[in-house]
Amino acid sequence: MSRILITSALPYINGIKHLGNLAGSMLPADVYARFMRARGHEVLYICATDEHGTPAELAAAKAGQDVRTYCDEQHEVQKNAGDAFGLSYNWFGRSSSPENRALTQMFCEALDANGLIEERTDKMVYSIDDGRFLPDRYVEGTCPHCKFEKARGDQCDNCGRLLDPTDLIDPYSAVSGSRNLEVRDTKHLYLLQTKVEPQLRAWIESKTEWPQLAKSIAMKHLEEGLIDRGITRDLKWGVPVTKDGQPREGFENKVFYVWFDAPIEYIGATQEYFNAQGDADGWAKWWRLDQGADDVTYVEFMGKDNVAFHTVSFPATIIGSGEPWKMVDTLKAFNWLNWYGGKFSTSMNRGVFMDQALELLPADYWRWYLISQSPEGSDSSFTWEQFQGAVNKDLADVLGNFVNRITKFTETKMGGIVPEGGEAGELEEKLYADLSVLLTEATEAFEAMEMRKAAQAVRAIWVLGNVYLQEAAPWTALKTDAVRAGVVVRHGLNLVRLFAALAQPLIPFTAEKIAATVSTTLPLDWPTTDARAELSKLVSGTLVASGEVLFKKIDEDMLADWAARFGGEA
Ligand code: B3M
Ligand code: ZN
Repeated sequence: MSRILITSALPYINGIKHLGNLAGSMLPADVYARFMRARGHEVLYICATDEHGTPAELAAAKAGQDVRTYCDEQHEVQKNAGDAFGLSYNWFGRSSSPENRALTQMFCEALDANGLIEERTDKMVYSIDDGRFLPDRYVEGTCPHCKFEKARGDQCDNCGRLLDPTDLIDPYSAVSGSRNLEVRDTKHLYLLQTKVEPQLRAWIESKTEWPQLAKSIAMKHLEEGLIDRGITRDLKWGVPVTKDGQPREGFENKVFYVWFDAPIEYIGATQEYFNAQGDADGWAKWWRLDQGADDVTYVEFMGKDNVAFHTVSFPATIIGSGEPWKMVDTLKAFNWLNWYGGKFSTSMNRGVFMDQALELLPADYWRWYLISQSPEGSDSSFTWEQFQGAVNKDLADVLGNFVNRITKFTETKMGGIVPEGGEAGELEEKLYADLSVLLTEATEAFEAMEMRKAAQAVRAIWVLGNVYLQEAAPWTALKTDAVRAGVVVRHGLNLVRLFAALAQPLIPFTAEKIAATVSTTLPLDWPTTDARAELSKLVSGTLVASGEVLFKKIDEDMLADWAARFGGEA
């Protein structure tokens, strides 16, 4: 048994997330966490809302709320949406917590003590019409590298480079659109990343086993060369800047940059979790190498736009602190899930958001689709037709139908119990052999966090079950050979149990219902690759009850209705 720390990128506080956000970090992290728990490992899955920064201030202003109240409410909204989707966080924290505040200040002071913080007078964009400095992404303009015209001040969405707002050509305020901008002097703290570059490079280069997308993005940013980065901003909402525990002189009206404190909240949220249990020191065995964290495996999940912050900025903070913090072992990154080839957009009525999705269909329908179409190798696109196919074929026809058919047959023809055993025949021997191969495939894919492959292998096992049942035809055998029929039904019911075990990480709500049909409760251990043993777990006499239909199909009218409401063609 190992200890596995899992984090997914912290969803930003300014409104509920769309299905693309879910598919690109939180959902695969949950699938992996559930898989690892079923494998018997001790998993700590941490997430939180990312609450600081200008977007939160502006969203609160738009909602007519003070920013703290706004964040309180939106945190609950996101927490409830995550729960409804079955995201099995051990803790869903808040980057505005006192724990994160203290840690963030501590990190900066440690960096300062190591000579890695410098006060510099910056030229920052000030919007005269908005009456404020415009940080980062609230200045837009043309990217100096690729000439993309809607680059944000922190990063160009076209070429992916990290930018400074003053790099932009022909900038304008994203708050008001005003071009009435001027550059003013303001003092900021800089983290001297250039000084830790050699250690950072050695660390990244040692990560040979990282999944390819994360590794290539990390290397690209290294090759571009590191720069010293401003880690404070002219804002009110955020973590105050301190020195020796006191407000830092000249920084009374400034706070840390949201991307400085957000990743620290992975640690902060862990402290929140243990504090809530009255175990004030419990967090340290997950994060401090000098307190037992050296045997933790730490895996991060995120969209590709977040990789630079997790492979350069956050590691620079940790390395620069000079303290023995646990750093990420494996970083799994995702491309975009688009909406019909374009971006999700609330304002343009394109795409489904987490709360809306659950008004249409239960969580597992979405979970299955999003994982089986996971944007791993490249960007992928949501389409209603594909969604319909995934639900009607994979879930209803292949999985749902199998479970329903064999359990119904048991109820009506076998007295509603798992029948006595009997000699396995040729078909069963073949089933064991094929199943062992697929179980190995599925397990390896989950281990490697290859979500599409994992879903495919699980689906292939469902198909295998259907093929077996079709060939072994217990309904025919029953007419001439009751013992033989019993053998087949017994195997069919054991497949039901196995399907429940395999479904746990992917479609946990349905897994529970499937298990219940054969009087079994979750959690089930992850299956071994010994198919013969896996298919002989149910004891004779176990009660079988077919229960409700597991999945209802999506018809053309539903599709047309949804396409009209959320965009896309049907
Ligand atoms: N909140 C994602 C974003 O808003 C960002 C992730 C933080 S992870 C520490 O783009
Ligand atoms: Zn660019």
